[in-house]
Amino acid sequence: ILDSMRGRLELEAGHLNMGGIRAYERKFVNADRIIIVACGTSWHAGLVAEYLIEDLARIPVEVEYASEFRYRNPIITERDIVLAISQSGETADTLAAIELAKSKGATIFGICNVVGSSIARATDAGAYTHAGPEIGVASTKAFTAQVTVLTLLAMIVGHKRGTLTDSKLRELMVELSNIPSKVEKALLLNTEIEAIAEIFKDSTNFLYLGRGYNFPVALEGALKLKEISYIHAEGYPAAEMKHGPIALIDENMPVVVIATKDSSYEKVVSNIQEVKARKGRIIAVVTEGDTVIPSMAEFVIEVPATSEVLMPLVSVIPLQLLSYHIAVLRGCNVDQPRNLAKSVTV
Ligand code: F1P
Repeated sequence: ILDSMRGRLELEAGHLNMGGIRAYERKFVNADRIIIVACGTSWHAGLVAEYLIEDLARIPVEVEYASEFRYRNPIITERDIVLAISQSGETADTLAAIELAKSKGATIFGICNVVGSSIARATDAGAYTHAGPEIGVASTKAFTAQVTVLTLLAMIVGHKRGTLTDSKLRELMVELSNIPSKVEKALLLNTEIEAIAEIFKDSTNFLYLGRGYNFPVALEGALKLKEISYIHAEGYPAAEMKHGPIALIDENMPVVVIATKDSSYEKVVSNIQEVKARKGRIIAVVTEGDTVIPSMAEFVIEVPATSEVLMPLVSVIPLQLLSYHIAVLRGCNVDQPRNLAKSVTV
């Protein structure tokens, strides 16, 4: 299976008309660090990749907003790999970050959705996500596809570096192949989520909390809500709540907690207790069969169980649906939100 996955990534690199991943495999395996540059949703996919690559391949990762990268004279060497992620492949800030990294001799690997795009052409090698065109401006399926490619990359590099055992690799491969049916199941939550959206459609603020792999998902949930419904929303690591955002919690504050069963589950349960004690309105995304959180949260959305490492692929779905329904109920144009461009080229 691994060989076919590697073959797929090489094939994608072929489409990019660039060197294949195999040509850069040694670079990845020996990399001192990987610097990820991206904007918006793609930056959130990059954050998931930080967890994946550090966890599975044990290579230090830095995730940078491409829009800020060049303004701080970053330290980049020839031993660095810069991973540029972009749905459109045309984002000006991401292109500028690539050019800067290139000038310092780093190897540039791209993950783009649009074949032949400027970013794809500017990179040394890469993979297309082939998620199809995003109908709307706000990225949704691109996130899923980016995270999938990044998961494969982390698995392949981790296996090659010997940090991911054969059995763990096999286990993850099998679970990855189950993800499409789990995502389909999560999409069946549509009606349930529409009913929750109806209750919160007039809220003016939202908090999103998550830990570990679900932290970037919390950021992405908040971004989707901002982008398409124009509601102010903030995503935080759940543990960061008590360092400030907790002051915002009262009976009018919806708090979306991504609280699936993983290594930080118990800690997230305590965060939910803290929100509840301040009368925050908890909407919890939990793993199917959870019996603890449903007794604490006002609303519970159950998603299928999967490996902690793969959970963002599943847990992001209800958050995208929630934003979508809230936006529609508020009369917003979800495909063409105000002030947003599909490709931010300036
Ligand atoms: C980045 C991005 C999107 C966002 C919006 C504006 O684009 O911030 O994530 O949804 O469309 O641009 P890209 O580099 O991934 O194309």
